[in-house]
Amino acid sequence: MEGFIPWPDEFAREYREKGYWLDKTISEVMDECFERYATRTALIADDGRIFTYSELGRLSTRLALHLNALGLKTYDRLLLQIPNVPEVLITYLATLKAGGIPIMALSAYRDSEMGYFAKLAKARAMAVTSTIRDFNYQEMVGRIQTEAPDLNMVFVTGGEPNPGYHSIDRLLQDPIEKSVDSSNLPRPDPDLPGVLLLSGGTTGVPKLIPRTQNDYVYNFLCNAQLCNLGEETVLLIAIPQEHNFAIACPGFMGVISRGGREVLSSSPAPKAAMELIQRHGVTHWVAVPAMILGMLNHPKRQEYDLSSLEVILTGGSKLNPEVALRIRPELGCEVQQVLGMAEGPLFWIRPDDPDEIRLYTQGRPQSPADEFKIVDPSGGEEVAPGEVGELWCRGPHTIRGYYCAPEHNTKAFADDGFYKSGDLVRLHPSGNVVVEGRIKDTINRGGEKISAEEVENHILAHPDVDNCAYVAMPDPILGEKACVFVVLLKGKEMLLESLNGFLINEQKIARFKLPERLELVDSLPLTPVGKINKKELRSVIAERLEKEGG
Ligand code: OOB
Repeated sequence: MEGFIPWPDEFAREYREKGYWLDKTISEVMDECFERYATRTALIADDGRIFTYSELGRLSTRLALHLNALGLKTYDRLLLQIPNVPEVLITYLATLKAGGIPIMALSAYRDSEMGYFAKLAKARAMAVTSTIRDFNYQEMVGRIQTEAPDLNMVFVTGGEPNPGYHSIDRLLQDPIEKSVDSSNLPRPDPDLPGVLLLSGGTTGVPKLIPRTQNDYVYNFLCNAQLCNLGEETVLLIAIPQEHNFAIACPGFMGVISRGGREVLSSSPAPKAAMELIQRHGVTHWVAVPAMILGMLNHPKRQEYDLSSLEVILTGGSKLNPEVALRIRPELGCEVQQVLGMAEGPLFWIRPDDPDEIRLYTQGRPQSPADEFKIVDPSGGEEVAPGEVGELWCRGPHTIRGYYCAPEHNTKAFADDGFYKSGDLVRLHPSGNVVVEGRIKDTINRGGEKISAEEVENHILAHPDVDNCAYVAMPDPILGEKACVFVVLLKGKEMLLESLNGFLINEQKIARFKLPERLELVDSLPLTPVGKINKKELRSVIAERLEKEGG
């Protein structure tokens, strides 16, 4: 497949021989589970709908047959941008069953991001919800279609489709399987990309991450076992379902592979989580650290019965040990950290690790075939044990290159295939890693990654801006938020609201990328080699916040 970098033959052979790669497709594995656990509950949505395993199997096959009948072909890309309702999972499964490749997009993305992905991936199809709050997704699709000529099939859930678009809700009610034989559904090659994930990116444009059927199946089978999921597991997902953490780490596919059930929440709020934990006897909650803190500090927490909760699976940003220490006494459950990346690497705490490892490190690789090293970012040599360096990873579920990004790939991957994560870590005496920071120019806003360069390019498009630098500022809940330092052209003025109005209305970027503070300056500090000195700007804003707070 053009734009996809496979593993070298000798690695592929080894991963197969050792039984990591099963040569099954994701939908084959899912279908085996839908049959095995047929009558059990698979999915409970917060709108009250409940689906058994066999219903998920039947509905996803039905929608797959419709997708094929309407023209979706094997390896066609479908942009999936549906919020946390059951249709996101049914459409995901259906796309895979139809031989297509879902592109897992957050509902928060707007024209800028979605248009870019549609063009880069030459997407043939898109599945959206009709509206969320005041945002009309169908109108956005219409605008994108004028620039992305391949995008000619649009599927809509949760509202009437515009003329020419198809209603997912109606297709799900139309029993096409009575007239079309589902055994003829295509079978894509397990060695080719099955799912495209999105990366927050470090450069001016975000990246597409090709996860093969083989690598992704191994990814969730391996970590679902490592997390001890089973038929009694009730897994609460309240982060966006399109996120790798929510779909495959272990997420929806992991819990399905073990016969458990998922509770899907459309709200990330702690109150919603507590209600669902109490109502459905949730045993495992997938949460970024900001959500855990929200629950710990919630004034009405004592009113809920959270006694079913056994484990909080957390990752996406660093869990501070002070917060980790409060979890057992205050919430009565354990915490299991994961240092994960959409590119594939996964470092996990094991359920039986002692506290000094569980609370103070971010884990060790999930697979015996995973390799990692900690490297001096300037020279590429491994650092001494215990020293801080950049984390590099390679293995059966870590990609060998971004999709259609040859130039960036030469920077992000070493010659021998190691992925350069951009994270700074140190090796703990236990063999686990501890995250110490990062060298990539991103902001981690409560687990959502934002490329500084991408947003800077949008800000520089403002007619009054001469120069700018988008940097992280500390936030007690989210960990980080974005602050932008702006140099205006002579005689111009700017408020944060007007800048953000421009970013939303003209540049059409996702809201979570908007800077939350604007600092107007006469000039930006430079490093000795003439680059903008972001380290200095980060400490300027951190100090200023501290003074204001105290
Ligand atoms: C997950 O994936 P991404 O691709 O959104 O973000 C990856 C980055 C990592 O490179 C690291 O900078 C940060 O997020 N990160 C953590 C972390 N887990 C991720 N930083 C500190 N501590 C952690 N535990 O975020 C992701 C993917 C799969 C599972 C979980 C998270």
